[in-house]
Amino acid sequence: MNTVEPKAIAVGKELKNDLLLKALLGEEVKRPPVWMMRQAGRYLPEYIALRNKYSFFERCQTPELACEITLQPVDIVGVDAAILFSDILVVPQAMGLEVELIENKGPVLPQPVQQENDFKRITVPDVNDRLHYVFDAIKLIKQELNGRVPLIGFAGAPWTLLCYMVQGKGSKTFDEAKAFCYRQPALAHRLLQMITDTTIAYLKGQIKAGADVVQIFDSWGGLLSPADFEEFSLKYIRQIVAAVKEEAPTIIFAKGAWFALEEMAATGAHGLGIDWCITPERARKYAGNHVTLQGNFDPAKLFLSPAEIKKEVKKMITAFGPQRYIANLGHGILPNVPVSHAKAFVEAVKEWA
Ligand code: 1CP
Repeated sequence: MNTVEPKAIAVGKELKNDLLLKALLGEEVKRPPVWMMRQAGRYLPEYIALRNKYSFFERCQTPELACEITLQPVDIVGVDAAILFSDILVVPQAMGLEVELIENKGPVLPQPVQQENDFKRITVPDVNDRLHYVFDAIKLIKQELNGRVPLIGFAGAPWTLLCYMVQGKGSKTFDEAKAFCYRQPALAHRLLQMITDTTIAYLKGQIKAGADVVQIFDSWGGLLSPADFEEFSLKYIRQIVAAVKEEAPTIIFAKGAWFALEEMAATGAHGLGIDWCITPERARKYAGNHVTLQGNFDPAKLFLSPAEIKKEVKKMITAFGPQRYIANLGHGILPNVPVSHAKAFVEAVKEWA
């Protein structure tokens, strides 16, 4: 079992629902906690209403809006944890890069980092200056949650942020970002270390503001070979986990990187997220018994009928076992999922007890 951190315990005492913290600390629970990656988002009509009125970064940068959006899935779907409404790309933005979010296209960084000269445009910022709006949002959310459920803070993993900072946009392969790492490894490591230093300060700031748990999203970890994942991703995730794990329970979600579950468990992270491309039995075997697993429902299965969703969820919990497990999707909820189906997913977990 992980050593029980003082802050997590203290925070747990203020919470009416501490299932997530208990599961992460390896304490016994009557049923697994449940939340959904990207639970604050486009499948909720209440989110769309705000999306039609305010730009993406207005929603992120206005604490009242970020707070309202964060609370929507708690109120509407009944999840056991809130996750801060923000985006992983606020970090590259704080480091000095312009980030646009283009409707139906995704993020665009018009001036990416591709050569040494480009480093003149980026810094390791003072997070209290550049990202204070996130800390303000967290304080407000904690106040509005009033202990109903814990709040998850998050950041992108350095490798996933490098992908966007070098490629300049979303991609299925991130080939330019990979070519940058392979051709100019010294520059890649310089950039990864700058992102890591920023992220450590950023996550510590989130915890100080009130985040009860933090998750590191390495959405593109699975694009790397095991050796390259170690060199360009895990090396930096390890630094982040070491810096924050004493302050709050920490979850690593590296999509597609099931091959590194053993190494990720060895970082001392409390939780490991997994997608649907590995069986629960094999994930447990690779990760060992001293870490909590989170996942791994195929998000497309939320298009099944509510009755079928419930059957599939029960199968999933049976396979993982209810202890040291957090029910979740294997990646973000898809925008066209009916709200009633998201509710069926959550209810099925709650019916376990
Ligand atoms: O309303 C809109 O059209 C904007 C869509 C949107 C939303 C709702 C974006 C743009 N970001 C977000 C919020 C967001 N992003 C959250 C909020 C909390 C939650 O409910 O979970 C989180 C945790 C993220 C994290 C994020 N952003 C990741 C990691 C997780 C993942 O899904 O892999 C990544 C890769 C991003 C980049 C990003 N931001 C937005 C989009 C559409 C993308 C993905 C683009 C791509 O596929 O490259």
